[in-house]
Amino acid sequence: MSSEDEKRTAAVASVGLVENGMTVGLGTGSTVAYLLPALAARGLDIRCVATSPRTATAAGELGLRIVDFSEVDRFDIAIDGADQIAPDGWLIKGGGAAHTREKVVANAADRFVVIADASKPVDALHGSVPVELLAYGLSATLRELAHVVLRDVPRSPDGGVIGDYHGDLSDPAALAARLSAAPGLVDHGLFPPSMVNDVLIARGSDVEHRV
Ligand code: DER
Repeated sequence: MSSEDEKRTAAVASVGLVENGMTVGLGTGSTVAYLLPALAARGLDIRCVATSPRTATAAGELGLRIVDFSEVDRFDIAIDGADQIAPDGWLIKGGGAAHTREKVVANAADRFVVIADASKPVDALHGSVPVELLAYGLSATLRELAHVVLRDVPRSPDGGVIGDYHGDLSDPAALAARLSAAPGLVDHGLFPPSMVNDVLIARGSDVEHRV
């Protein structure tokens, strides 16, 4: 089974957690791209908030009811992918440059569900952590932060500048605190275990459900 098949398997498994009448947060990325048609096919009476224009467009085209986040202050459930899942539950997200909005939605959800293929669980977080930086004072922020490489992609939907932090990832809690405290940094792609309620990981056709 391919990783795309596993993404679809995890996404389909998560749809069973959504019930009529719920307010649902929709993440962003290629795994969520499989969630949307599976969710739409259930024909539930739900209202959804998207974490990116591309999720909003795709969901709307499938007939899912998309409402503006200004109409919602809590979610019954939010479902999203991840780039990396550490054994202690720390996530790296933001490969798709949507981590700032995704974190606001995940934090406002009674139940935050992560869906993933078998490539996402890692022995230790590695590589880089996406960051969104305020355009105002960008050079000063970059000088202060160090280890950040800006991406060549357009800014985030909220006008922030997207980059990747390439420093030490051995202590995600300490790094998350340091990045969060950095003036000019809007948010970063480290999601704490306390924010995550369920992780559905597809390995072949089997789904591991971590709570
Ligand atoms: O950019 C994001 O935050 C995505 O949700 C990312 O974490 C997972 O993207 P994928 O489902 O395409 O691997």
